[in-house]
Amino acid sequence: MIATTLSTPALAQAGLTVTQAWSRPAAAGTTGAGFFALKNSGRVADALVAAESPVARKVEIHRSSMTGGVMRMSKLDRVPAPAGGEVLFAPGGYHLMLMGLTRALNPGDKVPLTLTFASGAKIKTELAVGSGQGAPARDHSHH
Ligand SMILES: [Cu+2]
Repeated sequence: MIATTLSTPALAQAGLTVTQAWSRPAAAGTTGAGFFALKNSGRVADALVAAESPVARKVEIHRSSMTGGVMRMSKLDRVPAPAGGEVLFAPGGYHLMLMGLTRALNPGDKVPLTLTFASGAKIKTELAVGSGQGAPARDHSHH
């Protein structure tokens, strides 16, 4: 594991990829979730600092953790994406919260999502809304 901690936010790098992006069904007006795998195959560390979606009033970056047997969520300002590393956004860990959904998320929907990084890089992706039971098609999602 390489732990480079360069903090030069000069150029947007090309080594960031998002795969297996998915969400769960949710009703309009409630809060949706966003999960994905974030890979940084570049040589420079970066960090996810913001996210937005046209279907949500705002998107927050959260982390769930178990503290004394209680699951807690905390809001984060950034999630490090180390050079050569992969960060998993999944139930029970890092996740996005889509606050104030402007419409319902139904199974089969594709929800546009834009991720913004400390370097200035932006990634546009889509969350595939699954049936509500974990990641859809996780073992064969290489489109
Ligand atoms: Cu949360």
